[in-house]
Amino acid sequence: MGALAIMCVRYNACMRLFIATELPQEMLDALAETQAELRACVSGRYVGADSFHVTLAFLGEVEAWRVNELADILDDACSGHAAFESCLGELGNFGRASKATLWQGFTDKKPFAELAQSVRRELAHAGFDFDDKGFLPHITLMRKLDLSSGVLPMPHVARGTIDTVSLFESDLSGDYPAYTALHRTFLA
Ligand code: 2AM
Repeated sequence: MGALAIMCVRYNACMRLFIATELPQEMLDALAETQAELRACVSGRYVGADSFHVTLAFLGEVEAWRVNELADILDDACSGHAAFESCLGELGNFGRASKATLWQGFTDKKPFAELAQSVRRELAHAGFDFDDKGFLPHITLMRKLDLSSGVLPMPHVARGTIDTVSLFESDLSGDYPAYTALHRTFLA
């Protein structure tokens, strides 16, 4: 197959996409410290410290040629939003107690909810499908945690500025999900 044909296959291929805020270094450090303490207390599958994010909208499989359109949508959705100060909050969990997803939240959910609402509104307006289950801002720290396997530590907390919303590709072909930012929008 020639180079052009290979490019066309890629162009028509689907990519697993989601939109998320990235996090400031102070928060990444605190999350890594919380994870280190969790490792001493409970077992489960840990999210890599280079993968922490707050998902605003999960799109799933999207044709690759629509990535540029999504980048424009992201810029439009974020244009009315300023960067904001935030603070990490408590631990929480989703799912069954024997295979829980453990996450850390924020003390103030409102600015994240407003961002998610704008992103989701623009996506819906442009005809994109996304997972529209209720929004709760969180950073997933662990999956498949058996909550009965130990006592959870108090999480480390940190303040920082949320100023970046990104379109990510999620690659599930390896041992761990790999997330790559395809486009970044900076909140002014
Ligand atoms: P999470 O934020 O609770 O970890 C990439 O898969 C990201 O999209 C993850 O952060 C994941 O969950 C989030 N996400 C939201 N809805 C999803 C869905 N229906 N399927 C997979 N991931 C989803």
